[in-house]
Amino acid sequence: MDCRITFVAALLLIYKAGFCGTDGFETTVANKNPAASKAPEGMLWIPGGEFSMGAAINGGGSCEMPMASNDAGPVHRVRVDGFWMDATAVTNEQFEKFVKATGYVTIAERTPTKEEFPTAPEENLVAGSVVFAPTDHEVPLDNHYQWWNYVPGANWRHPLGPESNINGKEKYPVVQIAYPDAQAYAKWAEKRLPTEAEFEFAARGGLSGKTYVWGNEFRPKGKWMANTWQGKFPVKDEGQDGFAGIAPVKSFSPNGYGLYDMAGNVWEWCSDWYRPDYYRTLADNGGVVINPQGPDAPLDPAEPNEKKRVHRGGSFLCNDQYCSRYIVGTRGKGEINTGTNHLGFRCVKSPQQSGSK
Ligand SMILES: [Ca+2]
Ligand SMILES: [Cu+2]
Repeated sequence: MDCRITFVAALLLIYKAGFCGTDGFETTVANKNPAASKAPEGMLWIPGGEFSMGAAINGGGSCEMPMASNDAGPVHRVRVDGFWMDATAVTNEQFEKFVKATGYVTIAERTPTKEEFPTAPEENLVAGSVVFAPTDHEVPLDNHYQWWNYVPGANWRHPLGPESNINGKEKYPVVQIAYPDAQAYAKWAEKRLPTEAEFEFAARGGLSGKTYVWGNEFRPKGKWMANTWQGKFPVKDEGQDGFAGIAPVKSFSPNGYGLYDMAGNVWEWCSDWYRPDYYRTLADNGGVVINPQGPDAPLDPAEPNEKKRVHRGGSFLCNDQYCSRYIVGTRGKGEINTGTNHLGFRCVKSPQQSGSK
């Protein structure tokens, strides 16, 4: 073999290793039009444009997602219009303002009914929410009920249960938020929740097909770029990134659009219904998908009776042993009336949406 060819082959190998999971990605082409008006407070202009959406999975090394279905593929071409987006997840302080103004009571604070949760045991029909609890020994990672518990009295003011509180945590993302709670806040704020495509376009920060929202290296120059989990999951979060558990917003560097925590810290609600085959359907139809809104109805074959919407971004619990959902383009999902202590949200706003609160 010609040594030049060997050299090129070696280069290709290096390329492959450095850009794992970029199969099918093409260049992001952001719109050139600037924002029509001044940014609403706390929001940033995301220009929109055309990009390759999704994640190439079942790769090797850090691209491996052991618990993933292949719901994040195939990578397909999408175009979204420009919009405003909250620079951070909605904080406890912001959510409290909304509750004070409206008297809103979140789902976790209401006593659930048999109609809403037909599969729940009777003793669970008390107000509360789902809380992560580390296990006291290593467990096989095939059953998440080992580390998730329904805790009576858990809600946004008491994220880990009645004994916990949010005193001094004004700048932390609000959690224990069900989808209708997030929607109610958005409506009050004269905003809305992002579509999954808007979330991903924004998360990519103008980059094309990178593994993470900041680039292809998990820790560039050793720097932690997102709040994730270190240590044996789900036994002990070593917190080497500075935070065991949730972190205040803006604790890590923003992405290319100035958005904070678009990976890690807390999962965030998107407005799309969840179906694992949605990207396959779009890709099979071909062409560029314009402003996708998600499938018409939800279906998670793993739990077909639950209505789920998309979660994006991953959380402080994400790690390479289990889910690696801080990889941009990967997807999460959740039953719409269920909050957890690693799930929050942020809002977006279209230029044509009225009001500027
Ligand atoms: Ca952490
Ligand atoms: Cu995760």
